[in-house]
Amino acid sequence: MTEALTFLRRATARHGPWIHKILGGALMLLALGLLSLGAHRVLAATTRRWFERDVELRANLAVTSARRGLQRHWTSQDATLLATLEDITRDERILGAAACTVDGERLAATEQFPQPLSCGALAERLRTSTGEGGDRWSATMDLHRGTIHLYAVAISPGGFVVLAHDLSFLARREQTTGRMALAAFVLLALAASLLTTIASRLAWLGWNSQLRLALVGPTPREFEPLVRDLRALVGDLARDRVGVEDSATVWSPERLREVLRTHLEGERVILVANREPYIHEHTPEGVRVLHPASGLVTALEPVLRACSGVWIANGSGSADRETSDPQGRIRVPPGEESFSLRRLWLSAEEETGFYYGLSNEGLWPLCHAADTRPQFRQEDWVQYVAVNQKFADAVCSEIEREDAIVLVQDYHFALCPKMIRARLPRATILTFWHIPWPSAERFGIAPWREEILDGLLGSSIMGFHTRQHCNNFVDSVDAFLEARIDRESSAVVQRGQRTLVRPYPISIEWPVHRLDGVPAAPLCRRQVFEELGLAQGSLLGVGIDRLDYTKGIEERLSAVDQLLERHPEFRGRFTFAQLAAPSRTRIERYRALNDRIEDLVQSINDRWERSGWRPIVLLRRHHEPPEVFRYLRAADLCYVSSLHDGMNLVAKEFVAARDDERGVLVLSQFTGASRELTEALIVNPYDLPQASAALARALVMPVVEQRDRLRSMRALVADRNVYRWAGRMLVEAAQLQKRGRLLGRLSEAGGG
Ligand code: ADQ
Repeated sequence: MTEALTFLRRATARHGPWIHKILGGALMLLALGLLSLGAHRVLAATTRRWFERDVELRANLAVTSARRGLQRHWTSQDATLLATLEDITRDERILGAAACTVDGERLAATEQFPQPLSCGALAERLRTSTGEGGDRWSATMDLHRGTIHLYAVAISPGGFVVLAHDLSFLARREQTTGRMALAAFVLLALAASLLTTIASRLAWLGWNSQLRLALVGPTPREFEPLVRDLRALVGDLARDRVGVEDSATVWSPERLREVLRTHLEGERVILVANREPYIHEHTPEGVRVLHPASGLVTALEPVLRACSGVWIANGSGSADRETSDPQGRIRVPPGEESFSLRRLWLSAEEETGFYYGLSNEGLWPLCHAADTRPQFRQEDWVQYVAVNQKFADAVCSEIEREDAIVLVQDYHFALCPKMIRARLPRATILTFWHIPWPSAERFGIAPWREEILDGLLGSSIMGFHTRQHCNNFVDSVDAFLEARIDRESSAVVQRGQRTLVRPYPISIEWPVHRLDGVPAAPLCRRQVFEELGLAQGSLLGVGIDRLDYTKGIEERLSAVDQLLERHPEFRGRFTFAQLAAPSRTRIERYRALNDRIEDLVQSINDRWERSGWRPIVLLRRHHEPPEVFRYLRAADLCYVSSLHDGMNLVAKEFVAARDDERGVLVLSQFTGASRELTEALIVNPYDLPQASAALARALVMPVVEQRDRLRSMRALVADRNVYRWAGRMLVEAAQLQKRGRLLGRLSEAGGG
């Protein structure tokens, strides 16, 4: 018994809504059944009364018209009385007739008159009858032949005539009308419930869309209490962020994994980026794995290692095809194999139009204020659209659930979010724009500005490094699209799709696993000094970049030139090593930059060179991460002089590398990093006197001040590391995913 009760309780808890619906339906049917039964009864009684009355009228008419004949033959008691009775019974409904005396003697009766009826009993009934004027009487009785209606009329002298009507046809009619009434009621009930369902469904849909609008926009008064409750619920979900914003615990791969387990139930993420994190290249020594010089890769590779998933990228290495399976898949990192890399292959035409053309000659200069004109070519746009579609298709082929979480990376894939959304309406798409977003006015020069904005608004979240870039993006949407801007919650709503616009300053991993195996600072310094042939007591500055015009390498070298001019004490003592990874070398603008830098280095060195000392060393090649960190550890200062940079991770890498708390960061005010690393010496790279003064100050900065500044910046980078960056974005994505599921369930509940 207890078990049965427990079972019932559990079943009710789990299937409560369904049980309620079934019980409600059964009760409604029962009520309708009872109603139609009652109605049938009332109908049958009424029609019976009508028929009886009709029968009585006809009987009365028959007797009245035959009365004279009856009276005439009453006393003759011959066959004529019977013949008169038979005349009366010609009416098909009259079964039979009998003539009786008031003493109960039967004078005559037609053949069909029911035998069991005796004239004595009938005479008795007539005597006690209170019928019309006391001379007539009627009754209905069931005999073995069926229902009989008797109608007796007094006939003088001293007798009465009884007419028996067959009413069994009434019972048949009652049955038929009963069945028809029942059918009519059932049909009526079905039609009524169908109409009610349609009406309630329409009302629900209306309510639901009102509710959605209320959730994303201004709330109509009647929805206010409900929206308050829902917002409270969403607020509760937001509190699930526990530890995302406020916790004192440092973000680590473990913590990010934990967040993914709790918030995303361990779901794998699908990331799409142009650059792959591992490039397989043929070299004279065999196939080698290279780590590209890319801020995006630096930031995201540790994230994917922590949360697993799939990284979809363009396979650009000469040995990429032979190291992946036929679908372009390979488990990485080599030896650790914690996530999948899926390589897509681009034709030469696609690479030219999509990568070099629209991405790097169009969008890159459009977004960076570095005085390079964007080139927009129609044929590049065609390739850009096609390659975006190719990557969007690959994303859709990798997902395991309709509400998957997809991370779209950077300006190469502005159209992907909308393309993915078209096929996966319930996906949570997180797009991160790694470079600055220009002012609306500048963005407006792009011929496909509407298409680009429209494509990006397929995202659930649009992320930028700084609030300024977010504002520029929202202003561009405002200027060129028909969309509603919700400035209070920093969101854009277009065709019912809401895109949150958020600043998420990117960072590096902490601790930096690429520092494993890199010698301590004093040894790095010795090694690098040896490699560069620097005398003991020399001072070393470093610059580390992709060879790109936005990085301000020319301004940097010119600042070194000015330093030597203004501060003779550093001549012969200070060397600046510029590590420059060749980048986008097929583009003329980059080749020209390369030539100009070579010439500039040459002219500065020519100007200051003396007895084996050259102020500038240009190392123009790709360096693997351990080498980069060796230089960062060896230097007295690192100068990051970008003319415009989304974030700039080299600045953060320098801070991370200096666990000896020595060295000075000189940082351009035009980097996203300058908003966070305020203890650096912040400069305007165009202002050469100011920049060279900062270099001079860095070179004489007391050790204690170096330590204090580095300590503060190291604490900040450790705290705001890339796991926190990814954690905050993914938790926000998980909130949206939960909210989507909640609204989905609300809709289902209303529809079901
Ligand atoms: P990038 O323009 O690539 O990134 P950045 O953030 O500085 O710029 O990252 C460069 C990365 O490449 C660093 O990890 C650095 O160590 C490495 N690197 C640089 N020069 C190298 C060299 N010569 N050899 C080897 N490695 C080298 C874009 C945006 C940035 C944004 C990042 C991340 O332009 O503004 O910070 O994405 O979002």
